Amino acid sequence: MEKTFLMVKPDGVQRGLIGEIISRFENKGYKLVSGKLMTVPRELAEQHYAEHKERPFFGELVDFITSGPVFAMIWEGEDVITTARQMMGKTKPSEAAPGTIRGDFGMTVGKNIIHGSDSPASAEREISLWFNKEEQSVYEKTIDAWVY
Ligand code: RTP
Ligand code: MG
Repeated sequence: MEKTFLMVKPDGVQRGLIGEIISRFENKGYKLVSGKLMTVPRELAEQHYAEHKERPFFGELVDFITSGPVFAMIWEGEDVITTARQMMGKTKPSEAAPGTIRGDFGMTVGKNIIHGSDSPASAEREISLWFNKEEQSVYEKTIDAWVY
């Protein structure tokens, strides 16, 4: 089954949206594999957003992600990488559809509430960057027989 890395960014944590965001993925039918509240070391933030190293907003992005605790998670389920991105909505909240997380709660591109892996390769890279194997739970959810 597919896994993805999702993170409630510092603005989402400060605004009390961790529970709301977890509920959306639980209600959809996905399985939570890992979750932790943590303040992000600068080096980890730089590695996480390495693809944006040359972009003019890179410094601001790293400052923001390290500015307060984030809630890092791994979620599992069929097509979870693509579907989670749809549930998050477009990067710019002004383009994100109502009903998506960024559409419902975000106001600016810099403070857009949530991160999600954008491809299978990113998901694999980000999961191993943020979590070790011991932090990843392997378990059955009996409701899965009614989800799939
Ligand atoms: P994320 O990686 O955080 O899940 O967001 P994303 O895939 O939707 O967007 P991405 O292109 O990967 O950009 C990463 C984050 O950088 C910030 N950004 N700021 N000032 C700007 O023009 C600008 N563009 C992007 C956003 O916070 C975006 O989520
Ligand atoms: Mg991205």
